[in-house]
Amino acid sequence: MGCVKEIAGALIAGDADEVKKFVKAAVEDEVDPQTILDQGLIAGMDVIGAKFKASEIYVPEVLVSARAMHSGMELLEPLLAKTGVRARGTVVIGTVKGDLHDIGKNLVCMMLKGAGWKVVDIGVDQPAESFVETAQKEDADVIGMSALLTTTMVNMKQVVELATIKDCNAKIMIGGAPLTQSFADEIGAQGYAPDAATAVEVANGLL
Ligand code: B1M
Repeated sequence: MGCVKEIAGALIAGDADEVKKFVKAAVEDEVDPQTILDQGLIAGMDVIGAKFKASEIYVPEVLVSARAMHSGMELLEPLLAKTGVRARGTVVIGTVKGDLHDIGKNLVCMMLKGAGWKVVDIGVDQPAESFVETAQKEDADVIGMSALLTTTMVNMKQVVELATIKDCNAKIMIGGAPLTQSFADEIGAQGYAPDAATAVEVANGLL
């Protein structure tokens, strides 16, 4: 079990090689894959999320830790699939129609994956139909929309409306620099997050 704490430490330090080494050691010690995920990788990402939120670290450090998380997940994913461990929930996420900005959205994807979510990333410039149809196909718990332009954030409303028309049960979470809680309230989105760490908290709260 010693290795599990070391996994979290290496992930916080952003050291992908060390994360891989400790995950491998834990697997060889027959530590349960879910324990390695929860108490090693996710615990480490939780610390990164809290530090990012408190502005103690910035986007580059988060990306480095997210990469370290991926290196551990590569080893763990086949084992988790075998043991049938279920994801915390499924989120279908993308950038809205007309908008090509994806750096923040990708960061949100990484943080959600780090928190144990299955993330279906539909990419940028996505029409309302893509969000809703993919959410229904994936039986998603949450639809996440990102927008960076004041001219494209208005397209979010179409997704909320289409989800209602199509009886899509997924809760809707939005984010991106020009957005606010009051805009979320106005269009009927159930969640708004100003940053990637808060996006995890909001998504967890929507379950
Ligand atoms: Co553009 N751009 N851009 N741009 N760009 C901005 C957004 C802008 C503010 C620059 C400016 O004028 N000062 C401005 C928007 C003005 C406005 O509408 N208010 C702007 C403009 C005007 C444009 C173009 C129209 C420029 C032109 O062509 N004339 C054009 C539009 C293209 C299009 O989308 N159709 C354009 C193009 C581009 C590039 C392609 C060159 C590039 C994007 C590359 C890419 O993403 N792959 C780009 C960039 C990089 C920026 C800036 C410089 C940086 C954006 C960014 O990545 N920030 C930006 C100015 C700035 O912000 N300083 C700007 C870092 C990122 C981590 O933050 O995306 O806010 P952010 O994500 C945060 C939170 O918002 C939140 O969490 C993230 C992490 O904490 N969040 C979510 C985001 N999505 C979330 C979803 C959630 C929850 C939280 O739940 C689902």
